[in-house]
Amino acid sequence: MTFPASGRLLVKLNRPAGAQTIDTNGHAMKIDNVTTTPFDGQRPGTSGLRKKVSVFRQPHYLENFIQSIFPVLEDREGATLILGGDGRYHNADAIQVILRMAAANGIARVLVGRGGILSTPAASCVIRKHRAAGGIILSASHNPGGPQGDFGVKFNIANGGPAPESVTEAIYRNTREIREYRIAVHPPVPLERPGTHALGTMTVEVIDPVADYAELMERLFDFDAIHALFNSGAFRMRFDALHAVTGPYAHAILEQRLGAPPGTVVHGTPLEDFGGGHPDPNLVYARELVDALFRADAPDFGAASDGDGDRNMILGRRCFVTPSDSLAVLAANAHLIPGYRLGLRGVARSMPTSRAVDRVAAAHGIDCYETPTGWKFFGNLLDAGRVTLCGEESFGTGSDHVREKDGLWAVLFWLNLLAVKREPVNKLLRNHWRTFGRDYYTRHDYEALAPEPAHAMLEELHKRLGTLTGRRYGERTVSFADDFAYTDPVDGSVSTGQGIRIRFDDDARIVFRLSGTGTEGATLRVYLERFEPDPAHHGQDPQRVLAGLIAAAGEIAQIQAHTGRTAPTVIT
Ligand code: VG1
Ligand code: CO
Repeated sequence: MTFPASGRLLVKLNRPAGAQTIDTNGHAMKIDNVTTTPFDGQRPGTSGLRKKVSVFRQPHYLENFIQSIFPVLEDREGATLILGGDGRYHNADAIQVILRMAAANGIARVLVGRGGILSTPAASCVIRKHRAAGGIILSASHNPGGPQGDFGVKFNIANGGPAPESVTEAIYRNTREIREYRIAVHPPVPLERPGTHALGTMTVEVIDPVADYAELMERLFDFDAIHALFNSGAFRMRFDALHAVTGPYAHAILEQRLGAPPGTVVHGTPLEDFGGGHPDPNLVYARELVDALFRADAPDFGAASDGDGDRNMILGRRCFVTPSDSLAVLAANAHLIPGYRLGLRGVARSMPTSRAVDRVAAAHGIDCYETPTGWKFFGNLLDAGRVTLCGEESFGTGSDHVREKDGLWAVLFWLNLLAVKREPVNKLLRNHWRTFGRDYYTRHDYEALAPEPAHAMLEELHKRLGTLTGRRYGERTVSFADDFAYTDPVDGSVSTGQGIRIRFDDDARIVFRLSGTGTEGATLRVYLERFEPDPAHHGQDPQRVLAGLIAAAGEIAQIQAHTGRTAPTVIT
């Protein structure tokens, strides 16, 4: 069938010629074929397309990007699609647009989280469980929300994971060539209660956003043991949902199923602007939780998650567990957890993540993979059964249970571990370091830089890479410098330009890269680490231990000369 360049016509998709598509009211569904022109800058970044809300709300902007996704969907005819988001501003409107476009593009069935809500890991779980062709997750993750904030669209493939680069590039090419998009004319579908609705020939099923995910968690972890821990009277926890998507999940799982007292979960109601906060679970943006865990009457365990629920921060009483250490601790203790009692097939970490987990892998005789930043690079390793656990320094940890990093999963893993070991977090961490040594680690972010000088800084550094080896910075000499490139061991695809790595003679390391998720100017990330084998030196402040390396980083990249900044904006 042919379509005019614009104007309305009756849809006859998936139907024998002459048949009409009838909606719930018995009316033929009308479809608009809307003429459009490409927008610049619709290339997905580290994790989907992220822009200011004002950019997404321009006429046709969202529609162009969504239309560009449909051609890459495998087996689109008769396909099921999963749809939900983190509840941020514009979530509700965007969901209705996408539903109407899905109907116009021949999707058979869409499962939507009630109220348009699905955390990123829950969406991954639902895609896998219901054998969907893919999913669209509306989120800009840890970026602030609200009318002045950010919005985003992530597209996940049938394995439940973020689309790999080959797919995001295909989508990007479509956004460059788009001339029209298709959208059904239909009133909003009610999403406030579970139920089934017809949108033309397409079925919209509104599902409980928590149920499938909670059931999966119950299969992986010893809920009875965690329940007993909460009931012991000797354990208190504080979970800060930062007014983002994990609120409903944490209330349902921690308080209702696991018996944590009401009030354990704070800021548990998702708000469109996250209460004005920055839904990023780190030492800077989750300050209230950090303060609560460092007070005299602090609870035993603290945790937070980000806007879309895929990140986690782990705290003990007066103790912060770096995400890199968290991954190593989980790997070292996985056999104590029901879902992982048979051991790990292998582990993976993003390149800038500290090498703490490498030491556990070596001790256990399992493979450890180093991938570029972004969860999409773990997908093939997980699908091929080469790794069970993986993680990133950016507060992301996960396993082969889904194909996304998973905030609440990591919290439940820690809870299960604490229920088995019955010891404080700081003791557990100290013991881990005693066995494996400590990788002192920090990340310095320089946010909202002018893009041109920031890019020039990295280009210039790139040119000097060949001259760095043998140079002395303070007490260290550079032993190795390169620009990280990755060859996927499963499909052989190559990703270049993934960050500059500098290693020193004492094995200390600096990594420089530019963020692929920011929406304001450029963000430089500097990752710094140093290994300390001696337990007598394990109790120090990372910023002090790494001071020499921090100075070397400034000198090597000439950060101040290029950016005018004398200090980072965020230290984690
Ligand atoms: C950041 C993190 C990266 C993470 C990505 C998406 O990317 O560094 O590790 O995978 O965010 O996480 P970048 O390019 O800004 O460094 V999420 O929770 O924002 O989906
Ligand atoms: Co996130």
